[in-house]
Amino acid sequence: FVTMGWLIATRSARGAAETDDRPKDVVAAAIVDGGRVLLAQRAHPADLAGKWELPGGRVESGETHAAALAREIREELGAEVEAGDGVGKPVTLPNGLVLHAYRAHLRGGTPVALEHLDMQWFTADELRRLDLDDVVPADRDWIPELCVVLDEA
Ligand code: 523
Repeated sequence: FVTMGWLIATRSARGAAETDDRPKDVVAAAIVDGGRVLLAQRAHPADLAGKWELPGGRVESGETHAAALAREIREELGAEVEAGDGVGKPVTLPNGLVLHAYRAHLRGGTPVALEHLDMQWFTADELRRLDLDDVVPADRDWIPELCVVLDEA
């Protein structure tokens, strides 16, 4: 019975993983305007809720990173962006997803937090003063690079 339970548990776990054949890539947008970068506060899941992130989401099958970035920002912030250079290094999450941050240039509309708890424009000094506990873990590594981008802006 123990073996049977193990077999069933293993099979269903594997089944669930196999049905998720979406790409492992996640894109995140560093929208810079007037010397500030836009961070958004996640609404979910519980362990990330209330933490700041570069807005974005998963790349869909057959979609370029640039197209995914534009779609996610349209869905989440109601604005049009064009993807630019990469920011920092890709970050691999424990679950295998790989996060890629890109500069994103505003081409239309004004960002509004449609799916996040809140959004805020941060200067480099404000980023440096952010408590890292209030930042989504994967995004913490990008802060120094974002400060460089803002200092150059
Ligand atoms: N992150 C993350 N930082 C960050 C983003 C945009 C995403 O750590 N700046 C993580 C959080 C999730 C995974 O990447 O573990 C997917 O991001 P999510 O939930 O924003 O993307 P969605 O909405 O496309 O994901 P699904 O609900 O799974 O479709």
